[in-house]
Amino acid sequence: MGTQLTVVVPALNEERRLPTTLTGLTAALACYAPASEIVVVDNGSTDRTAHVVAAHSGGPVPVRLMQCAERGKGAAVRAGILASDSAFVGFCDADLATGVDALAGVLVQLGAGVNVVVGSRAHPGSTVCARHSAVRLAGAWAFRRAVRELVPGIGDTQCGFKFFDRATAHALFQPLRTVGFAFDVELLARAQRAGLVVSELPVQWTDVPGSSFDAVRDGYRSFLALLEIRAILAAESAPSPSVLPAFGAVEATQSA
Ligand SMILES: Nc1nc2c(ncn2[C@@H]2O[C@H](COP(=O)(O)OP(=O)(O)OP(=O)(O)O)[C@@H](O)[C@H]2O)c(=O)[nH]1
Ligand SMILES: [Mg+2]
Repeated sequence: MGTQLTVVVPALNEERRLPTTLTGLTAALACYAPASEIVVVDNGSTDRTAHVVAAHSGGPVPVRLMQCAERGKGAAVRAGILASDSAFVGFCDADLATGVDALAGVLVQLGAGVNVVVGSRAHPGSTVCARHSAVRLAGAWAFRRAVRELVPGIGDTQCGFKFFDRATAHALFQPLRTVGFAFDVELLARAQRAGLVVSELPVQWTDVPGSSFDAVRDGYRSFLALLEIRAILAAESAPSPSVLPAFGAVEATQSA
């Protein structure tokens, strides 16, 4: 039997958080989806991230390491997803802030034909245990407001836990241009524009110390990324010059 599910874990200098994550994730996958694999995608970590992956490679679920030349969480997730040919693919963070039990719901929803399953801290059935700073909370609030127009109706775009059927994943990740933390917004906007079935899933989310997200630096970059995403999608949906009527044709239509 081929691999049913690939879980991509983007990781940059995660030697401390990754061991617990790989232990928990392999145990959960062995239970919920035995024909699965974990692909850790690194961007040249300078710590023992690669050793941690090697130490878990002999467990109940294959774990392998992939290098991605392009920096950024979005670029790493994209590389891992596009390299997979499993029936279902998705990603979760190296801190495993989202409880692995949500995988059961993921498999039910994908099996029922949902194209994009979005772990969501905004779901009424979710529990969230967070210890974010006031700056981070204010930034997250402003970001959610700014995102509303791009992805209406989705309560949480940034939870690092999303899963797709293979065709959907390839259609969404192939054209993806956002390489940093805001890549999820571009993905979801593309999914909505394509009329795909997107479903938010309740999660148990617990903040794990050691985040690489800098509220000021990455927050600023994420807001800039929203402007870029808006411009990219607008340019893609604008009619190409070849389908616009020639100037003379417009004149002819108007004078008719
Ligand atoms: N490969 C790769 N992974 C990255 C990069 N930046 C972040 N990540 C990974 O992306 C995941 C999410 O990063 P976190 O540091 O937990 O940040 P976050 O989940 O957005 O923020 P918190 O809510 O504070 O945890 C982790 O698995 C990181 O290792 C990057 O440049 N390359
Ligand atoms: Mg995190």
